[in-house]
Amino acid sequence: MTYRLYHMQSSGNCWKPRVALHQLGLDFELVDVDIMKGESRTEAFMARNPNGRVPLLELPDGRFLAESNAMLAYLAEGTDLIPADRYARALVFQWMFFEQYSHEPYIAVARYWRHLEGKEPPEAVPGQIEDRGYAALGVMEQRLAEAPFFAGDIYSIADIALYAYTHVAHEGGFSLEDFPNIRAWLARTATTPRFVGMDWRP
Ligand SMILES: N[C@@H](CCC(=O)N[C@@H](CS)C(=O)NCC(=O)O)C(=O)O
Repeated sequence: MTYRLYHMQSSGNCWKPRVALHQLGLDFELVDVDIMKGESRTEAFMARNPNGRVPLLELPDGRFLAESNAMLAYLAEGTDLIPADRYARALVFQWMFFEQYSHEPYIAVARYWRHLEGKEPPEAVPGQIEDRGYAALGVMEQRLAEAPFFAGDIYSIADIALYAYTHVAHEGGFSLEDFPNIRAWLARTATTPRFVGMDWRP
């Protein structure tokens, strides 16, 4: 009885549960799903996740959980990766929701198109991806001037959520040159116990 993660190695969203599972010392196996070949849209996969996306986590009891940040919350419950204090915990969720609404749609999407598809991202409003991506980085930079990690003094799943696509932001065309606090936080995060990068697999 172990966790099973349906994932694609090069996806930042898929890296989030991989690193959390490893940092928490949990046993898991990987099932590779190549989204470029439509493998997340097959009938069999859609029966498990009707949203047709990876990552997808199969719990040891056979239940499924989609959405990378929901997986982080599930896995971190009762551990040091999520604070027990009500406000600190809400701050963790604040930054995880920020990641999904204000950061990932620009920084991850730009990376998907430029790095994985080798094309310019299609944009309804030209320049919006760049403007909003840099706006998200600006918000992060400001927060990291106040605290070493997003929820305060302690490394949490909020840092995992935001590290995922920030550390490869350059692959989407975003420069971190003007964001020294972010660069220091990336380095700090990478030295947390049992941290593993995007290429690692068990
Ligand atoms: N909000 C979701 C996003 C998941 C997502 O966009 N997954 C991409 C890979 S990073 C995917 O599976 N795309 C394949 C498709 O849409 O067919 C999460 O955080 O898990």
